[in-house]
Amino acid sequence: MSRDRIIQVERDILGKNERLAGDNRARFRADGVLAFNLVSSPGAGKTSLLVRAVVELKDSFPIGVIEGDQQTSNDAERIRATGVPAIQVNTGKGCHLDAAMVGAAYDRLPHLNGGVLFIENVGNLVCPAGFDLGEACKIVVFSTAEGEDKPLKYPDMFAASSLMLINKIDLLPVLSFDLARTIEFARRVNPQIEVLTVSARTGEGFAAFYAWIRKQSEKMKPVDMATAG
Ligand SMILES: Nc1nc2c(ncn2[C@@H]2O[C@H](COP(=O)(O)OP(=O)(O)O)[C@@H](O)[C@H]2O)c(=O)[nH]1
Ligand SMILES: [Mg+2]
Ligand SMILES: [Zn+2]
Repeated sequence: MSRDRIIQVERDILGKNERLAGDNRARFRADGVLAFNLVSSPGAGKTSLLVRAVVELKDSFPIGVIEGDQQTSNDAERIRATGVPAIQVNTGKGCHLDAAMVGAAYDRLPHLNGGVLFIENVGNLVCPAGFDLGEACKIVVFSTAEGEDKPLKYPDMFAASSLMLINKIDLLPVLSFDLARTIEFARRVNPQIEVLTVSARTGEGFAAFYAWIRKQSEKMKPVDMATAG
């Protein structure tokens, strides 16, 4: 294929994804569902974070999870073991979820009206940044074992995310991880990014994460017509 033809095919794929992401976003809005797209490199702790979060939040509002991985249904099984519905999407050779996959998986979840949909993307700090799934925002999970400079090496992902969850904070005593430097690098590529430190293992920092989720749901609520203007 010529270079021009490759560029045209990429444009077509991204254009189609944008349209389907818009459809997903409209459906989530109509259902009053707040959707988060969790991205990270493999092993940063997305599933561990979700397992803890869904256990601690599932009595407050409806929750559903869409799990993306190239192979296996291990992660969906870890979520389902908590009693929360989860749909596994296997991307095979694919290295990211797209809006069509998320739309089809959402059809298979029970109604989540007024609740939260967590989408765990394929572990990859590169192309999931370019694929809108219709989420309210992306959350990049970054662990203390990965090295401070990753926000500079993979800037698109940190630029596309609203929140950086720095996970495995329990490992700080045994690592030479410079937290302040990591935050500085992330803010260099995205001055607006919010940052929370957590440990999926101990639960440290999760209360602040839940407060952040509640703040996002307040933002989503339609303007109260009785009090507006
Ligand atoms: N020490 C520590 N280990 C963690 C933490 N979160 C996840 N892990 C471990 O990191 C590994 C990868 O976690 P997983 O949730 O599967 O990551 P994912 O690939 O991003 O979904 C597992 O061995 C987890 O037990 C944490 O906060 N602290
Ligand atoms: Mg996982
Ligand atoms: Zn990809």
